[in-house]
Amino acid sequence: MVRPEPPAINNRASPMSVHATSPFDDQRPGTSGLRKSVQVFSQPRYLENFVQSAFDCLDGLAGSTLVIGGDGRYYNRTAIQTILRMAAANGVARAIVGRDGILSTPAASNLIRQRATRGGFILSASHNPGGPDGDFGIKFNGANGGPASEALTEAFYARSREIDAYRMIEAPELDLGREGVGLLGEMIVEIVDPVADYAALMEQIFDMEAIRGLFAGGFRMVFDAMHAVTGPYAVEILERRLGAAPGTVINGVPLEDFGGHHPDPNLVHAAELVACLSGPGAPDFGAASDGDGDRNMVIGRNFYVSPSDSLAVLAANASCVPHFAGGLAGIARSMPTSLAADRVADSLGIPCFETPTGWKFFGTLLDAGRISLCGEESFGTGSDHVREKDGLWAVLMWLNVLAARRLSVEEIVRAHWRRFGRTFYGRHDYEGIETDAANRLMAGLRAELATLPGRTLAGRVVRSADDFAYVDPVDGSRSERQGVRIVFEDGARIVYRLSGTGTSGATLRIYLERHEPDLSCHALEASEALADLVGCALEQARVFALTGRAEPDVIT
Ligand code: VG1
Ligand code: CO
Repeated sequence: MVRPEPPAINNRASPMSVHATSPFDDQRPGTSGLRKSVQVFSQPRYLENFVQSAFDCLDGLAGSTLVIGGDGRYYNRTAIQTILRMAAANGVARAIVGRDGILSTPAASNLIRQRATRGGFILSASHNPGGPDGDFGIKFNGANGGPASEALTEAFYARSREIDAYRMIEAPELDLGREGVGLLGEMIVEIVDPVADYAALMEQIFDMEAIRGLFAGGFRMVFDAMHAVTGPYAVEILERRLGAAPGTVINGVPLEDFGGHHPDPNLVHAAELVACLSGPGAPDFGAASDGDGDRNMVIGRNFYVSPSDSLAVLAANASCVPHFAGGLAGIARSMPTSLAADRVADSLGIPCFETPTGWKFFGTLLDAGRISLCGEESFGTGSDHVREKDGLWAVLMWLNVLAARRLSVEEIVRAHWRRFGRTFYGRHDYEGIETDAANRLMAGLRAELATLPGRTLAGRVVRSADDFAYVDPVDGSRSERQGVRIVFEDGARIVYRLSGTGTSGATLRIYLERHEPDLSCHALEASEALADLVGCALEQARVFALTGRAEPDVIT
C-alpha cells in the first residue's frame, strides 16, 4: 500500500542520453526468459542491450505503465535501477516496483493484471542458484500477466542481434526500500508493498475460514521458503492471516544467495523439509517453494506427492475451493507431465490440453477461458487467477482441500489412486553434459523415430514415436521440436528433451511414466515400478555411450 510519505525521488531535470552499443550474440530467451550467470549479466551493456531490444519490440510502450520486481537474488537491485532509468528514457509513464525490489513471479503477474499495465519485467533465474557466482535472469510478461509468447521473445532476440544504441537517463540511485510515489525524470515511480495485493487475491479465491479452522484444530505444517522470495508472502498469509503457528515458515528471510542452496523445491534440494516430515511426530503437511515463488512441492507426513499427481488431485477436488465452485472449464498440462490429469478431465467431461514445456504456452488457453487449472511435472501448478504458476497458491489449494475433506495428504492421494489408478512417474536429469554430446543424443533419437512404431522395446510394443509439435488451439501459432516421445501400446511413455533454463553445458531430461490400475501394485516405489522403462530409455538414447554418465544427477 502507498504510504503518504514525501516523494522518495525527484530527478525531473535529468537529461536523457542515447548510448552507443554493439550486439551480444547469446541473448535468445529459453523456456522462461534470458538466464545467464551473474558474470555474463554484469558485463557492461549486457542487461541494457536486452532491455532495449525488448523495448524496441513492444508496441504502446510510450505512456504505458510497467511492473518491475524480482526474487531478491544478487544483482536484483542493480538491474532494477538500470531498467528504471531505461524505462524513463524510453517514455514509460509509470513504473510499479515491489519494495526492496521484491516481487514473486505470481505476485508480479497479479499486479500487471490488477493495475491494467502494459506488462512487466521479472528478474529471476528461478530455481537456479544465486549469488555473485550464481545465475541471474530476466523475462518480460505482457498485459495479460503471462510470459511473452515465443514469437515475441524471438523478436527480442532478433533485435538484440542488430541493436546499436540504448536509451537511459542519468539519475542517482532510487531508494527502493520506502513505499511511496515519486518521479524519475518524467516517469512516475510507485514503490508498493509486494505482498498486499497478492494476499488479497488469495483471500478471494480460497475458503480462508475453513483453513483457519484447520489450523485452530491443531493441524501443523512446515513451509520451507528456501531463503527465497516467498518468505514474506508465506509469513503474512499462513502465519498472520490463517493462524498457522509462528515458526511454520522456515528459511523465511530472502537472501541474495539463498543461503548458498539451490532454491529448487524437490526431494534433493529441500532435504531439510523432507527430514522434518519424516518420523512419527512429524507435522501433517509440508511445502516448499522456489527462488521466484512460482513452484511448489507438497508432502504429507512420510508421504511425497509427485507434481503430476498433485495437479490431478487438485483438479479432482477443485469443487472444495470457492473460486472453482462453478466447475472447471478445462485442464492443461505440459507434454512431459503425466497423464494423471487427463483421467480426471475425462471423468469430469472437460478437455485436457497438452502443451509444450513452459508456462508461456498456457496463456492463450487461460485468456480464452478454455482452461481453469494447469500444471507441469516440474513442481508447477496454477490456475486462471494469474498467468504464472503459483507456489503459495498451490499450497493454499491443498490446505483448502485438506480442510474440506478432513483426511490426511496420504489418504487423499491413495483414494485418488484407487479411483483413477496410479501413474508411476519419474524424471531423470543429467546436468552439465557437453552440449555437442547432448545434441548428438537428441539427433540420434530423432533419426530413429520413423522406424520405432510396431517395434518391441524391453517387452513393450511402440505405438507411436515423434518429436512433439504444438499448434496453439487459440491463436494457431506453431512450435516445433518440443521433445522426443515414445509411447507404448500400454500407454507407458518415455520423453526426452534438453532443458531451456540452464546456463552452462546442457541438461538432458528423461521423463518416464506408466499407469497401473492394479491396486495391489500401488505400494511399489516409483523407482521399482519404472525400472524396466528406465533401462529401455537409457539404451534407446545411448546415454552412457554418448555422455559417459552412468547415473542421473537428480531424480524427481
Ligand atoms: C524447467 C521446467 C519447466 C519450467 C521451467 C521454468 O524448464 O522443466 O517445466 O516451466 O523450468 O520454471 P527446462 O527447460 O529447464 O526443462 V522456473 O520455476 O525455473 O521459472
Ligand atoms: Co520459478
